[in-house]
Amino acid sequence: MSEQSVRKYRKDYRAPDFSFEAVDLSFDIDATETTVRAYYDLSQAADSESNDLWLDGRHMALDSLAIDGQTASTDSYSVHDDGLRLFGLPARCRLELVTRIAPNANTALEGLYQSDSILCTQCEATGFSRITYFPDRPDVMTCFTTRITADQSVYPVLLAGGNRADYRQQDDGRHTAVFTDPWPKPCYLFALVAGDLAAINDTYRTESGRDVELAFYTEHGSEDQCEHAMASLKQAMAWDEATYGLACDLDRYSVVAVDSFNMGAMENKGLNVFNTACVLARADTATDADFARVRDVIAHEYFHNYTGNRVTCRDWFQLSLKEGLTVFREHQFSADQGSPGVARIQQVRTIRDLQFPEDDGPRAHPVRPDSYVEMNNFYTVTVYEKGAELIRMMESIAGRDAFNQAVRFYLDKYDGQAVTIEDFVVAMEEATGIELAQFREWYAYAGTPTITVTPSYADGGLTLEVEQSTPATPEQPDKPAFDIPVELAFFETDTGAAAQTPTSQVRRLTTAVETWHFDGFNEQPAVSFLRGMSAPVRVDYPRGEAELARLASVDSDPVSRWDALQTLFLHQLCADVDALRNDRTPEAPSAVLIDTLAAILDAPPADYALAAEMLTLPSSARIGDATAPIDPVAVADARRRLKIDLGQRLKTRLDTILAEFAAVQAYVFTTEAVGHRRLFATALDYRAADGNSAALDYALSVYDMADNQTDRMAALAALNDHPGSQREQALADFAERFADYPLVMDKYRSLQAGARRDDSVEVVQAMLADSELDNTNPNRIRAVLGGFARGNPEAFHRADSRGYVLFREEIQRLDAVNPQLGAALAGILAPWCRYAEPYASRMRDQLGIIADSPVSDNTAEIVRAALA
Ligand code: HT7
Ligand code: ZN
Repeated sequence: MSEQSVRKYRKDYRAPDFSFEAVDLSFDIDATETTVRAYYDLSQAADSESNDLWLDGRHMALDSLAIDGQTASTDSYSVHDDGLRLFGLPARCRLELVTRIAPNANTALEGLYQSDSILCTQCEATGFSRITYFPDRPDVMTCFTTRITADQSVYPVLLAGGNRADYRQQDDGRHTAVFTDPWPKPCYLFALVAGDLAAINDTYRTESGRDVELAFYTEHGSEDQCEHAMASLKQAMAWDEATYGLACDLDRYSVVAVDSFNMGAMENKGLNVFNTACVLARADTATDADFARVRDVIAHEYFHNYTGNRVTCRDWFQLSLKEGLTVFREHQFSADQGSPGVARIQQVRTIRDLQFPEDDGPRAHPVRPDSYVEMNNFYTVTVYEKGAELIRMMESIAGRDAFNQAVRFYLDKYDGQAVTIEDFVVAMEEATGIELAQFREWYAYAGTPTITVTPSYADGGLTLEVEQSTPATPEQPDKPAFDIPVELAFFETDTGAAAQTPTSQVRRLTTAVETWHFDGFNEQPAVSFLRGMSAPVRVDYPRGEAELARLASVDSDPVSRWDALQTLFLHQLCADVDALRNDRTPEAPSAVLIDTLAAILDAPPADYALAAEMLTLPSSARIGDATAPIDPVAVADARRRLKIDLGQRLKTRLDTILAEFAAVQAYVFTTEAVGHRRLFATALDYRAADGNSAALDYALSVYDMADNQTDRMAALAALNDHPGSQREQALADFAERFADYPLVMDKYRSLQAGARRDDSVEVVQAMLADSELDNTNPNRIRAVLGGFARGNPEAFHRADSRGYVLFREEIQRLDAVNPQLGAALAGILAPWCRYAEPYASRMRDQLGIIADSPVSDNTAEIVRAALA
């Protein structure tokens, strides 16, 4: 690993010395060599102390530089690996730069790069500095004019953010399009696309009657998979108007789908660029989960049009200002699309399965980090999802209407500016009148607080001793008390009726220890604590199975019902993991657990997806978290055994569900139909868990009769761990049927990589070596290596370390091609210290090998933190 690279600190922020009043860019497009001509109208900031100017820039050749039309003398600037410094500029001047870049040699997928035959850009966080010399920082906002010239036969479609102001065809077969963006924006929101693309078009009419032209562009042949995305975009536009009064501020809003993309999607002003995985969805190619993801990512990027684009971040330490708020808005939107309870359960799963572990490991960081080496490493579940939970807590403290109005106030107050998280919190305080002084600590400190509750009951009064504590995290040994909104309700244990009015209340826990007293009960109530997961905290509340079973059946909050059942499952699974680690046979599941599940199967709640959630075992991540240090093999074993056991005990009831919920109608993506399929898949999963041949035959028939990808994947998932003719037949059909659909084949690859078998390492190696596979494409890699590391614990954590070795070699190979991808994979090995021995040492050994080899700053930062 190289010497430690430059670490940037939040405290070092300095405002820019120059403002960019206008930026005019001309691209002469060619895949091997694109020429960029840039004109900047500059003016020195009134309070600036320097008339030197730093422009970021890397991986480019500088052909010429002129100041006010005069070629710059060589002593008036210096060129560096990462930028250009200009000395003693006039207070107002015009710069002209000509640079050359090589898009098809750019495998990092940031800047201007090639995805199949499409040229596209990805500029967040600092990709613009691979396009031309410019201050690559979000607080330099300007109006961009973009002129693109390219060979019309290779690149018939030319796009950039803003309105198309001019278009010409030249005699030499090239054509030029000019785009002017009416809104000032930072360069991370700049976008350009050139390619031979198919499109679907539509129009959205705002409440005020203005038409916005909408377009989705894809490779030819995929345009018939864009309808759901288009419908989702229109839904999101209407929702933002109805909920926040925010209407689209553009004449044209386009989305381009490309297959080589480092993340899900990018919110460039007026020209979003998306991973195909977050756009393409048709009943036969995409599951219900894919449909939901497409809808939510489309909405998320659209919501950025205000929260992020109109008001942006002053510096990258403020990333959660736009991401936390936009994820929260996306959560509000998805809750409004059907089942709010199930939407919330999925968010809670993400926090517990992904964010709590991050907060507990070597990469723990505050939602507003204090320093970083490589910004791309900070697009984390903490910044995004915990950030959204902080916004959600403010909403719960203020109330929904006051909160929504405060967001409007914030957007109006800072329109067109680059601001800070502190500015947002101040706007919240100003608009709602609520004081958030202590609440700010949530942004400053990493770590997941635990609330410990000790209940006692006497004479109609319930007392809860409530205590909070937060573990030390890297560089933050001591934590303050947080301001934690706790939502509570009480239910009569016998009747299940609410035991108090109002049914639900929010209390703020603000000190380390508090005593909360509640009166007026006829008997000791069942306590629904932290309803809806009202704060991102763990709860340690010792209580009996009877109370949990009661809450699982009567609580009026679906999240709390589900949570009570998850806790019941966890009691069993934690004991099972302990038994397996100590060479004991796990005990049979408790009668309370079995009866509670049986009752759900006998009379599922009307929201079938909720029934499915309630029946689903806690994830391996959650079980691991509850039994840390993690023994991944014992966790997987305990989970599988319990599923088999419950599948056998509940066989008759599960068969009834399968008979009742078999597909009855053609595919539609509605809340009811999704819930229907989900409950069916959950029952099938239990029934086939032990590999009995009747269930496998049945799964094969489900596969054969399926008219949609959701049912196909449910059948394949049920068959995947059971080698035999049913599995082979279904997989062979799948491979043939979807050979021309790379994203669908990714599902096939994940299944192969995740199948429980002795030769999984060889299976993964063979897939990566297949000449048909682009083994640097992030979607392919996520399917194969993600499917392996996350979906195949027994093979990944093999005793002979071959799973780890393969994974580490792939990190090194991919890091050299695409550092963001290398770092993302390294993040899977990084939390080695959360694992039990011998896994921990073996994982750390692989990290040590990476540390001793030449890797990118991205991967080095992850590995260094892991080994610190
Ligand atoms: N704002 C975007 C974050 C992002 C990104 C997207 C695609 C490729 C690379 C990227 N780096 C950062 C996505 C979002 O949160 O909306
Ligand atoms: Zn975002």
